[in-house]
Amino acid sequence: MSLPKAELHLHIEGTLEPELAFELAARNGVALPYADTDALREAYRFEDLQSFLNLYYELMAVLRTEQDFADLADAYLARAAAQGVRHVEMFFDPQAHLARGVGMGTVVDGLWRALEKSEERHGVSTQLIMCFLRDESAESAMETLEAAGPYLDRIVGIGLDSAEVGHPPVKFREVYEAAAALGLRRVAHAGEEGPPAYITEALDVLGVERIDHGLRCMEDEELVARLVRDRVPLTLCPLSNVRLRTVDTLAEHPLPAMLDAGLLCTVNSDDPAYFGGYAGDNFDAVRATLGLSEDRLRELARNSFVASFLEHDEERRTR
Ligand code: ES4
Ligand code: ZN
Repeated sequence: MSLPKAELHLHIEGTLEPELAFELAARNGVALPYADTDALREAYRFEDLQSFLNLYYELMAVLRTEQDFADLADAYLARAAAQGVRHVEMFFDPQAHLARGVGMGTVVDGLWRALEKSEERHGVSTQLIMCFLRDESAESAMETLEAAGPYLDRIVGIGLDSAEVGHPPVKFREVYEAAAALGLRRVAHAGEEGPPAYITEALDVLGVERIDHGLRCMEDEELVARLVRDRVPLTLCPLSNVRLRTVDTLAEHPLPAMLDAGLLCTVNSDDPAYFGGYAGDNFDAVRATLGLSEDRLRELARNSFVASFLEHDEERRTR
């Protein structure tokens, strides 16, 4: 039986399964450089974050219309619901679409078609988090925030993703300040491939409320103490870490040590179509491989709601 849980680290573009990619390619007359879904799946062998991102951005070419985004999100929500997800805070990457001539309205209105029916259809509540690509310029991020102006009533917050190393959080200080002034919640990927100092900087300079991944905090004892004291949630993605070789094997994943240290950990899927599983699959994998107790698994599920932007997180807010 799958535990009720919230998914807090999910890139909607990373839910594009090969079958849907080919269906959308045919619908939109887009040629994919793969013979079939098997050949495409063969390409899902990654060396690191960048090798994954190359394919992730390439396949986005099939997403052209509002209906494409609606179909993508609805397919994800159905799968997530089947694995016990009751609430999702969904990342999307507008710059990757704007660069291909697909407008902000197409993306947000398209996703919204699926999100507005999600509670009724799937029993899953939803929020949208707009991410900036950290390997693009700070000016581009600011322009993207401006382009999102008409849609801000449907966007709960901002995030920061894509290639981490060499693109420290401080690069985005101004856009995070502008987003905070607009009342947007703030999160950022940090400490996935980048150093623990990027986690500290995301907290101090960007004012983020959650750290996406944050795995490498374990290299800095003082940082761990701070994250524990301030109950800063970490949105971990164990299968992603294995596929992108952030950890060598799932058995060596630091999740048990992180829980023992008192960190507020959550388990999420990141890019489930590419990394071998949705939220429930990630829970099943850590249960099977890391030998977590039933109490620990319940703690992880409960943490996902505590760490969410739903309105019942008093436990964390009263710190
Ligand atoms: C991502 Cl796993 C990961 N890391 C950073 N950026 C991303 N965008 C989509 N998946
Ligand atoms: Zn991610």
